[in-house]
Amino acid sequence: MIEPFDKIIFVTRPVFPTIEEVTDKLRDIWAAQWLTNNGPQHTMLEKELKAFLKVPYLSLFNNGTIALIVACQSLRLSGQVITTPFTFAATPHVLSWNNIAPIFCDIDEETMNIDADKIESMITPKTTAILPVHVFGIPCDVEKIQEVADRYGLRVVYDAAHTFGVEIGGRGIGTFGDISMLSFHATKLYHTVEGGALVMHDEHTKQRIDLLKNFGIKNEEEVVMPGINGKLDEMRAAIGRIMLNYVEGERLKRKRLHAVYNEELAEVEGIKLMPKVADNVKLNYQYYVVRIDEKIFGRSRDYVYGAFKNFNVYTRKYFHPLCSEFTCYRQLSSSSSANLPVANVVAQQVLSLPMYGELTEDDVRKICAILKSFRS
Ligand code: T4K
Repeated sequence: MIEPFDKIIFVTRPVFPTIEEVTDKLRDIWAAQWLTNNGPQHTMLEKELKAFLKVPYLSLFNNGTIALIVACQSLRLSGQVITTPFTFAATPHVLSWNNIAPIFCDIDEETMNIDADKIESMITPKTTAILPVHVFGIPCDVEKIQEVADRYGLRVVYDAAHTFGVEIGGRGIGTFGDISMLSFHATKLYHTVEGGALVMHDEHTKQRIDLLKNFGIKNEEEVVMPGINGKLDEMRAAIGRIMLNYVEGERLKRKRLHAVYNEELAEVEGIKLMPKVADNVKLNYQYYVVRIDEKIFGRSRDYVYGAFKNFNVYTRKYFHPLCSEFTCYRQLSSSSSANLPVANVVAQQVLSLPMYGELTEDDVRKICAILKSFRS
């Protein structure tokens, strides 16, 4: 008989800096008398993040969604953009906000990312770009995606919301494609409470993006494009600077917890673990996701999700329902289940288990024991 946890174990918890560290940084902001609009904390954080993430140019934003909207604007994307249905709502919504039709492409069974081999069959004369997502921080097939894009003259914008610190062969993940978006939301491995960034390859694109995130204001006399307010303020930038000191420690704690989950669940029939990645990939261990095959495990994912709550374990069904099932996208022809056979199966099976550095190894072992007890 396993006892429930005595407090709720959420799918994740934000990393909190000490209150003293925050107060210290607030004193700097008070001294500078500068709260937002490209202040000193903002300037320093951009510089520090560029070095940390191994990327040439970076522009901070008030959240990842606005950043991605601006990325599409900056490349003047239009018509249709090919993306994945297995993602957070923000990904296709960003296209809608740019008056672009999302075209959903099926996903790869192993990585759960867009199936690079199927992208070509979704291209039409209206296609202007590909918007893949490195889901759960597992890199997409970046080479194959670029090869298709080059062949058809398409742009590639990565939704890299989950990939803070991920590298392929020592290269920052943000450097693949034309632009990558990072999210610094509180629930991410690294955060600025709310926040995000775009990574780009050249000074010109950075300048254009910086204008777009500040109403298109060039100077007091000139507004040169219809921009938006996407600025990250000084408070959040200051917190971001503090959080850079925490991120590697948090990553390593999560790495350890991943190993414990893998060890405990490796032999459980009907449970598929996180995908394996090539040796040259540095992961960030932000999420721990399993897939439950009801036919073998004896219980459905929905049963497990509900039953976990009796033990005070609040898992999440990231990403169910598929974006192609939302009322605003259901009518698209690419949303048909015939077009998305793999995504439809994965969305029925996937379950995000608790993952954050404050969990202990014993907590994780107990979560696994609870999961195993559901087998029938
Ligand atoms: N693209 C992708 C692929 C994304 O996953 C996301 C965001 C975006 C784009 C957009 O980036 P942003 O515009 O957000 O920067 C959460 C996050 O809000 C969202 O940022 C994230 N993806 C998504 C996967 O997860 P919810 O609605 O599931 O969050 P919520 O509030 O239910 O929080 C999850 C759990 O975290 C809670 O059960 C408890 C815990 N929690 C949460 C918060 C906010 C805390 O303990 N403390 C907290 O302060 O979306």
